[in-house]
Amino acid sequence: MTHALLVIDLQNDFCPGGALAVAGGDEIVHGINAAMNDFDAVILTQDWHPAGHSSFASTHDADPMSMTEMPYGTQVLWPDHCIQGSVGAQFHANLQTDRADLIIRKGYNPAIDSYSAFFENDKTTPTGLEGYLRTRGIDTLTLVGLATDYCVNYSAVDAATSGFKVIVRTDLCRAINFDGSLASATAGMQKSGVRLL
Ligand code: VGL
Ligand code: ZN
Repeated sequence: MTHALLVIDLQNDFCPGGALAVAGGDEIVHGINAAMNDFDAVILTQDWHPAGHSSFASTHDADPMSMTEMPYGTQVLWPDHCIQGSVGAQFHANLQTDRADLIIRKGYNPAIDSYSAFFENDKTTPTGLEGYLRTRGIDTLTLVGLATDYCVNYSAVDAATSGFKVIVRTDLCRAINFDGSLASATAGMQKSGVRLL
């Protein structure tokens, strides 16, 4: 077994004070740093949107957290967040990024959001992470980070569907929990064979 820790989107904009703050998002940083030593590989993801991204409410003159239909399905319209090169897109200052073998960026396609570290929200455009993991012989993943109900959830389900053994450390995740999203994410992950710890 080769086991990687996948740290999802531990960036300033998802922490208190950020543009899309997740309650308690900063509380998990210390525990994640400590966990890094227990794995064969550490991989970080970074939400990385161009200004004017199609997932931003401002791009559509819509209210943040309203819904819209995209060619690939229903999409939440978010406040502007994680804009390429901004302070909000940087990792939390206390996250130990030196331990990372790989940093994978996602959401750079202006027309398609990407919650998952594996596929964009069209569910077909790959990020390349699966190939990286396979060529390194990584077969088991533990996921931590932000947000439980969006990027952690989508990444965990895609990983399980792609054939990896997947564990989510819920104590090292925090959720947005918008409109019942945490309950449906939890049910979806369990159905896909993700182990929630
Ligand atoms: C995320 C909403 C928009 C996340 C990213 O990291 O969970 N959520 N972009
Ligand atoms: Zn985003």
